[in-house]
Amino acid sequence: MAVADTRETNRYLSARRNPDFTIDQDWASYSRAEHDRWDRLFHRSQAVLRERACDEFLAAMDTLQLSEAGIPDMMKLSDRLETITGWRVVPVVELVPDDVFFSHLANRRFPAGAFIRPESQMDYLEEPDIFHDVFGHVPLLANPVFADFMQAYGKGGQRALDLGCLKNLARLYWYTVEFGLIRAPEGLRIFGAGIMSSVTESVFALEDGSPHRVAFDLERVMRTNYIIDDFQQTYFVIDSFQSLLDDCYRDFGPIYEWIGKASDIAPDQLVDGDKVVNRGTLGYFKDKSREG
Ligand code: HBI
Ligand code: FE
Repeated sequence: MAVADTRETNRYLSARRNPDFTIDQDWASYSRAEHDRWDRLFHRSQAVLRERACDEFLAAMDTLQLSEAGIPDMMKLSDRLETITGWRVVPVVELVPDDVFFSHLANRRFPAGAFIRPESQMDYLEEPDIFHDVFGHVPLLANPVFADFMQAYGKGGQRALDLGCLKNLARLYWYTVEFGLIRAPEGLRIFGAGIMSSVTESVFALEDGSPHRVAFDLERVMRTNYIIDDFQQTYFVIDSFQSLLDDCYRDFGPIYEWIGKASDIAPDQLVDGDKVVNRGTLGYFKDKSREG
């Protein structure tokens, strides 16, 4: 149903795609209702994130002039972002093929969905819309270290495709870029876009007793499965963006080699060697399973 909804309301489905799968955002075509939806999504997320998002994210809101001023024009947003870290935001219709996605990231272009979610999916949708991509992902591209990490991820993705190891690398993206937490002097803070663009998961990921929170470890994350249609059962915590970049600045080939022989780790599992920040009760998931 969710996909059907999006397909009905993603009016860019008929847009002409360039060879690199980018389209014309046609910013003038957004309706007042669509701009208003962005403003409502922005307003309620800002309220929840003020004390929960990492400082680098909050600072970028001002630097990039992201606000309740309607849906951003990606061209103007890119002109601001490019002067800071060389990144641009390019409009796409929906998920693009992996090789195209990695090629964009490797060239400091972030593909962002141009459609905005329908009223019926204000809280959650599976396909990345402009709010998830531009509000959730783009601000941290203004942070020089994270910007370097994202380009390195793109180059790593192209190599992972050649090695047939995309699954492991996708997990790295999932547990950091999408659902990562970071240590801050005041406590844990959010940096993952999947959490950032969800008001309910922003609270759950930081404050609920249910999920495990475990210190980031590259190989451990690359072995860990994830779920895509609910809150995460385990969140991984990095010490800093620099430590994440340093951890990933090595040839993944040998890692893929031994991980291929190791068993996968379930999303709700803790394993020997984990530096557990806190062991969760998994209560949220047990209740849901009772709901059946
Ligand atoms: N395409 N537009 C878009 N956005 C994504 O986040 C995306 C994608 N294509 C592939 C993809 N992500 C993932 O499968 C890779 O990160 C592995
Ligand atoms: Fe995303």
